[in-house]
Amino acid sequence: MTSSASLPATPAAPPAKPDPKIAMGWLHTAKFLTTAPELKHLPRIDVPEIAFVGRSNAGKSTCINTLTQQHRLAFASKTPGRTQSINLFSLGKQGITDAVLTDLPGYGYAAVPKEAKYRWQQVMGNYLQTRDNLKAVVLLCDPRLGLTELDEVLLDVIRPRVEEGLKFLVLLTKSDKLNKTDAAKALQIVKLQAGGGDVKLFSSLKRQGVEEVAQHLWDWAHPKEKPVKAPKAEAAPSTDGAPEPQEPQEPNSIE
Ligand SMILES: Nc1nc2c(ncn2[C@@H]2O[C@H](COP(=O)(O)OP(=O)(O)O)[C@@H](O)[C@H]2O)c(=O)[nH]1
Ligand SMILES: [Mg+2]
Repeated sequence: MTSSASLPATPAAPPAKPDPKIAMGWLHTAKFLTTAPELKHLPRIDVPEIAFVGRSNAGKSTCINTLTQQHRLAFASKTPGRTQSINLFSLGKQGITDAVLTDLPGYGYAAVPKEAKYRWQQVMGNYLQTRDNLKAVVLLCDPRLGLTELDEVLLDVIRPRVEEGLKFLVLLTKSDKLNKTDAAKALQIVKLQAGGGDVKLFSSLKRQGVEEVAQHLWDWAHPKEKPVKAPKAEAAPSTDGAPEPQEPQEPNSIE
């Protein structure tokens, strides 16, 4: 017996699945660009910038090295509290920089003197509030500690910009140190703390979440243009008063 139900209309093609190889290949182009003790010493850059922030020892440098597949790009130290400068890394194929990664000084290391802590707050606050081309912030956090008071301060600092469109992702690093149950618990707690923001488990050691995060970085740096609706063809378009046609955007380069 044949069914009388009519066949559904041809389903819309599913969106093309992103290819993590593209994002990983792009991240592998990372090169050290510059280092600066304060925002005012950083070059002005007009490509998207993605900042990595977090407590000392959270695994920031290791994460950057893993994502860029380079062992010593960002110096991963066994001695916490060492990296006190803002380090920039440029990304882009064929030598054309189309994004920048920033490794910001870690915070929360107890042995750092008070003045250094104060200085950090100034540098960090200034950077996060005023860096014009800042497109996204990745906050790294050890899931065994959860979001600490200083992480919450940072969240407060960037909240106004997140409301204006700054992308934001929390990575629970070193997830290999937790069993599945504890990792799931930590994820749930930090999701609540982060007010519904995007939170993911990440492990450089076990390569958990690497390709997924790489894809996020790629997407942030290469936002898809919204398709522009073609105006209804009535008469031949007049150029009087019409907006200037947009030149296709060349990727920006840094001199
Ligand atoms: N087990 C484990 N250890 C990690 C991982 N990522 C970083 N670490 C270790 O954590 C310590 C601090 O890492 P580092 O990247 O220097 O942290 P940063 O101070 O935030 O830059 C180092 O001893 C790393 O080897 C990870 O995914 N798994
Ligand atoms: Mg570091």
